[in-house]
Amino acid sequence: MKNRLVAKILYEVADLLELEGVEFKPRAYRRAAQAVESCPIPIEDLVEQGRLHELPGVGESIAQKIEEIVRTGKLALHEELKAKLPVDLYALTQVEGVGPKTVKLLYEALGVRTLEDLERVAREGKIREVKGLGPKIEEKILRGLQEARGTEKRELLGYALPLARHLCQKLLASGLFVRVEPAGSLRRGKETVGDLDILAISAHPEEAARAFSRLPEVEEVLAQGPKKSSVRLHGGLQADLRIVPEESFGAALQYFTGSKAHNIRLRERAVARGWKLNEYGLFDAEDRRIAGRTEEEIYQALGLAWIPPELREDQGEIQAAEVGALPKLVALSEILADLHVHTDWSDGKMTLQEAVEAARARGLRYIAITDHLRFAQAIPGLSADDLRRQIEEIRRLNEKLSDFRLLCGVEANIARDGTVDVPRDLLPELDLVIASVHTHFRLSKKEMTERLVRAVEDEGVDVLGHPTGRLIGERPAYEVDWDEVFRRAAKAGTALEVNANPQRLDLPADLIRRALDYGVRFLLGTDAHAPEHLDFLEYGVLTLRRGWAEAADVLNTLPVEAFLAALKRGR
Ligand code: DGT
Ligand code: CA
Ligand code: CA
Ligand code: ZN
Repeated sequence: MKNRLVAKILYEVADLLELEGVEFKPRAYRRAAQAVESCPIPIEDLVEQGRLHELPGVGESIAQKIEEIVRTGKLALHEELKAKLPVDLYALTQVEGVGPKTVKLLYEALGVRTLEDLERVAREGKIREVKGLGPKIEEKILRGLQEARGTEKRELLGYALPLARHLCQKLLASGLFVRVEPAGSLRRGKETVGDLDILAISAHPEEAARAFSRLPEVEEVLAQGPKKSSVRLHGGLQADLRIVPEESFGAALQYFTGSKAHNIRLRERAVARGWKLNEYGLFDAEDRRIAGRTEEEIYQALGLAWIPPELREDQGEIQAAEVGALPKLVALSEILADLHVHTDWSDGKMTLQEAVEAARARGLRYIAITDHLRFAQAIPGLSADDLRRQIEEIRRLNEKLSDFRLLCGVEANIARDGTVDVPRDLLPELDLVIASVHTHFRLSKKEMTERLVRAVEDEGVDVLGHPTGRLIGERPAYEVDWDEVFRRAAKAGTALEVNANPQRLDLPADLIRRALDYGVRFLLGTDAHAPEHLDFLEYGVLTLRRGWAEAADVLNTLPVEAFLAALKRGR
């Protein structure tokens, strides 16, 4: 699929034209780039079928350009423009605080062409000297670079968690281990992980370490020993195995689960009592062991309730544990439904029946079918007529199903101005309307805030879908005044989605916690396009837990009738 390549070149052309002072055209290119970027079907298919003009904003001239890119991998106009400003514009403008104008200034004044150049001049303090830039911008660029680097080499939770479980199972199956547990950021349910930290107990540590190194998933052994081994797996992720004695397993699990910030707080607490806390245990002033076999006994000895790993970020969890005010975090077992599911009626790859089977196999009691509404000819989605027929089909299926319920929902589109395209005459037939942004990602903060506020205040909208629009490691969240959106959503009774797709996890955990303060409720959905995607529910639950959410904050924990009554339309 070449959509990303095409969009990238069109965006660059827009930026380069703008820098040349060309009017109107940049907007046209940007519009086309957006359409290509948000088109879920391969652009090369549209070219082949001669259907490019069905994309919004794509006229004859831009269609030709897209064909050229699809055919040759590049665009003559783009090359021409780039010859005048020979820089990696796309990479540079991905850095927060760097727009095309800044790139031009940086190139002309300091010869910056690449990210590496940018990093060098920022570190050397040269940006602050340039007229039109200055120290504030230099600082912002340094921060932006740091963030960009932070997400670079990390793997998605949705990739790392199944992989880690698989490795742990294999190790256990070798018969050489008594216990094997993932720790680190993975155990904390973080959306991305830098590496895998695995803890184990073994009666034969040498042999056990050898078995680890010999796993077929291992590409390269970095270190191997009875206490610690490190390997690089196929795919590049590093995995550390630490084999520890049984009596200090709890201490090691606590230590290597982190986070570092949480551990520092905990150690301070030990020190304040004249004790010592490390990965071997909790010890008193005479070096006598106070605790270490389990995490619980360590937290207890420090006067704390056991803290769930998802909360261990030094965000107030220790104070809460001290006074017995930890939240009772929502659990996967409490989730009764997946409330964002696509089928082959739009761009999904499963039938309604297959969606039901996938949900039942995972112990769910109901699901909401929320296929896309069509907003452009070329993009698969339901017309109002299709939706009417789908609703009838779902009703027929429901008659045949006992002990399971399909809800009729839809994923509508939020236009640039915040209006939502759901067919109003069908609202009474629908159980659930999710409204999401699928186009025009780059608006000003003010415009985007007004747009989302208008959508959440729409009488027909029950849920704001994947609210921040981020794609982890690929596209940042929109600039939005979240407090304003949360306040209005809570007031309007509109729920916010926690989209469990591992590349989205949207809302992110920090915003979930912020939204809770406003009394916002959450709706969990996998955005499944195939049966196996229903497994994503777990990542959504981990994200909710990292956001301190309890069962009562999550609509999916309600039995179906209570769920319907709790939605905005049910009030
Ligand atoms: P990651 O791998 O970047 O996603 O994040 P973590 O949290 O898994 O970090 P990692 O793998 O470097 O280390 C695992 C845990 O070990 C970390 O969460 C806390 C603990 N740890 C590592 N280094 C230190 C340290 O210098 N001080 C303390 N207190 N704990 C540490
Ligand atoms: Ca780690
Ligand atoms: Ca590590
Ligand atoms: Zn969706």
